[in-house]
Amino acid sequence: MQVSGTLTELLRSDCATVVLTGAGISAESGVPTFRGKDGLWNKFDPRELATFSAFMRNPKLVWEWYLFRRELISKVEPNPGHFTLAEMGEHLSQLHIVTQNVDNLHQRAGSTNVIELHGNIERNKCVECNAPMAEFEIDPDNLPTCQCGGRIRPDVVWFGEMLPEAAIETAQQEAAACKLFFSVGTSAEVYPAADLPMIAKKNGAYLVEVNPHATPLTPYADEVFAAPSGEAMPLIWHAVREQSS
Ligand code: BV8
Ligand code: ZN
Repeated sequence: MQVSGTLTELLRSDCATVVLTGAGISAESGVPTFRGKDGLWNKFDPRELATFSAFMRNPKLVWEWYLFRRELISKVEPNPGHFTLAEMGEHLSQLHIVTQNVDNLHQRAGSTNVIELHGNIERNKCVECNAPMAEFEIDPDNLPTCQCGGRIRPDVVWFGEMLPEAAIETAQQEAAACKLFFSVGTSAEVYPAADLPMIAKKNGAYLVEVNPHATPLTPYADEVFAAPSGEAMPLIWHAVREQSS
């Protein structure tokens, strides 16, 4: 795997850089992705688990699914893909991590001000008034309710739900303003997150994709690393650090 001179030059110039991540960056930590051969959506139907109506129809089932994923995520560690992005954040002054993931692994790897487009599985909130309900233990058979009477739900964005306004607006602004955009470990199928790489490209950014498989974005990328992010990200950053030393 070669890193182009253009990419190393851009990173060494400390230009405005956005990294959009998806479930693929957490795959090497042992967190299942959604699509692809062993994806979550092969075992579970998102319409039954990741929509507001599914939750109101069967909150116990949806909570059991999220508790299963919380338990799984609590047992894994960030991988070199996450750690490399955290290290890049310490050296680059304009690096913005925008994630579709809800697994908190970027933060656990040391990245700060991560933009969470789809929420965070470790947080709860009230379905009615959105109050954070952090202090509650979740028993699917006896779900706590908010003071306002609302049900407690995971603080994640389900299909058909708007993304947190500040998060998507900031992400769109940073994508439009950046000189370098990485799309790492995402199938680039879920909107409006999947619009971000094209917003960057249309505004003149150099577009890099890191994904072992081709996606709808691949034909538009200026540079493609068809490899796991846990290998490609350290290699890219090493090429930059090596040259500048
Ligand atoms: C919304 C919940 C307003 C959290 C998820 C056009 C415009 C706007 C909306 C839409 C539109 N068209 C359709 C829509 C509706 C919908 C949508 O986009 N549907 C898609 C499927 C067509 N969007 C929405 O509903 C969004 N809301 O827009 O509201 C609205 C509403 C209705 C109509 C119009 C407007 C809300 C989207 C968020 C949904 N929430 N999950 C949770 O429980 O996790 S979706 C789910 O997919 C996750 O959030 C995930 O982050 C997201 C994207 O998946 P990826 O992260 O890309 O993961 P995936 O498995 O797909 O791919 C993994 C990739 O990694 C693969 O390519 C693989 O090759 C690669 N990989 C594997 N191993 C590695 C690797 N890469 C690197 N290294 C490795 N080792
Ligand atoms: Zn409430």
